Amino acid sequence: MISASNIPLVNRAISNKDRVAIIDRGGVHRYREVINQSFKITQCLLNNTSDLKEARIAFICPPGIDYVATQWGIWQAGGITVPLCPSHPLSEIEYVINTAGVKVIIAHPEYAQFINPLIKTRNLVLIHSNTEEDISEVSLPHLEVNRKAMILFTSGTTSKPKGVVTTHRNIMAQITSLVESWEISSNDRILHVLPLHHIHGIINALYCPLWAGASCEMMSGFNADAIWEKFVKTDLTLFMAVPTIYIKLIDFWDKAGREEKEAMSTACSKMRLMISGSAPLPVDILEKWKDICGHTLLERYGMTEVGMVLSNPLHGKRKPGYVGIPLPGVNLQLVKDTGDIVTEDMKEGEIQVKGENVFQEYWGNAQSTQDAFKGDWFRTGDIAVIKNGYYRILGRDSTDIIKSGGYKISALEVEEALRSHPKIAECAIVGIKDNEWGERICAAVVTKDPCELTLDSLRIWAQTRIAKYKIPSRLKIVPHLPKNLMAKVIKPEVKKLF
Ligand code: MCA
Ligand code: AMP
Repeated sequence: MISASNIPLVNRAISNKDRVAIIDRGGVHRYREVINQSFKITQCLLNNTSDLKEARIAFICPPGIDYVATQWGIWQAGGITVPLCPSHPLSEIEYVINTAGVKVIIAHPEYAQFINPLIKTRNLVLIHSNTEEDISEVSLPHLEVNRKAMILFTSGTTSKPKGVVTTHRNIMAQITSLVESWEISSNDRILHVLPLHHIHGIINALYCPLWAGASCEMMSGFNADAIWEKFVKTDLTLFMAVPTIYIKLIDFWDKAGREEKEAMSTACSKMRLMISGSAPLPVDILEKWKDICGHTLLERYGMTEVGMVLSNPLHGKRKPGYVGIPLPGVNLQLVKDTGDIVTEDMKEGEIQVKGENVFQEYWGNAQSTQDAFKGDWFRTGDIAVIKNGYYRILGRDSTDIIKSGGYKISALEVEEALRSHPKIAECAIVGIKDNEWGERICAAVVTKDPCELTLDSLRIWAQTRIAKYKIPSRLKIVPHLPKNLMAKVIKPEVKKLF
């Protein structure tokens, strides 16, 4: 058995080697099995070199042991991990690979065929995540804590997503703050239902539990029925999700029979902690969830660039509509338009963050990195107020960023994609408030000729170009878009069209 790693998270795993780490569709995996598989990946990647020296290695794996072992294996070899989302179209994956300068992809065999066209056209090296290396004595490179570790692509105020680079120090700071605040321990067992190309699914729901020696049961894809079944049949202690997931779970519960409802509520009430984040949790949903199972959902706030920074307390009062107080180790300030720091209750300002949890840079984009900071402070673009120490998010400083189903979506990116449609002359994308999705992606479109453009045909066309959750689900054909004197589209006027 391997006795030491160069990654603190793996060293924690070694100290828990006999405990159950992951339960996936392939069965139950102890920490020792995950570690062994990670070393196979490391050995295969190092292949006579001593250090990958921050080479970007993309990987595409279903939720389960392969995902974790592959990521750990890349880290141990000194590489930067670039998690790919299996449900993204190849065009988005290609953008990620090009932008990050990826030369090697590790794929679970079930995705090898899907990724193959890219392997060929871009001349990439493909490694299978279940590589059967014989582990010999692997000599691991020495890694400083500020070694780059991961690139996650996040949409923002630019049309194309930016690669957020976090270091091992950033990741550790993000994990330890949450483990401390939410008292995650080896007694926990979490049900993991989130995508694995964003912080919520990677850091909060996967690596915090694994840091603590807990067990993580990983499901593939979202299914309300299957989640309720797990709640009922498994002794879970912890659950994390976006508001849309809670809304879908409530909907399922509402439609169930009386006995089923009782069984579901009882099972759920036994959990230790249920958390919501990534988007605002409507107060009526918080209240309904409390009626169903007695839990006051713990709402927290974070961002890809900074990890989690605000959270309602585990033990103290969880205030509905508020995202809580700064997490341990987090430096945070609210700054007015004037540049002054907000000191009074209920005066609004932008949330700015600094410290070890804050990302290092946008990959290959020095200008965006520079623009994102004011001195040492990262500017989140989220506007908030404080009342009695608790923060409340009021919104964002940009109407071009939409949150739908917990995903951040750039209106500009969707517009750019739609403009390449042969029948579209102009378009404007807006997020419209929606009970299920938080915001719904809506498209106002001017067609080239008077022609038939239906939502269905647009959605089918878009499927190979942008991720499913970015595709508009409302379409309005208009003769022209509302514009100001500078010929700029007036988004608030576009919203009124819906
Ligand atoms: C899917 N559909 C939608 C949307 N997404 N319709 C409107 N708006 C949307 N956003 C439609 C599909 O087209 C499809 O329709 C049907 O819903 C089911 O699609 P599917 O993809 O299967 O959806 P789902 O599986 O039901 O997924 C819903 C979901 C998912 C589970 C809520 O969106 C999800 O996993 N969200 C979590 C995202 C997340 O982890 N965000 C964290 C990033 P049809 O059937 O007609 O085709 S933020 C982060 O990391 C920061 C740091 C933070 O604070 O956490
Ligand atoms: P992402 O860039 O995908 O990491 O999304 C981060 C953004 O999600 C933040 O900048 C916020 O706008 C939003 N967000 C995350 N958690 C919450 C929350 N609890 N309430 C409101 N907005 C949130």
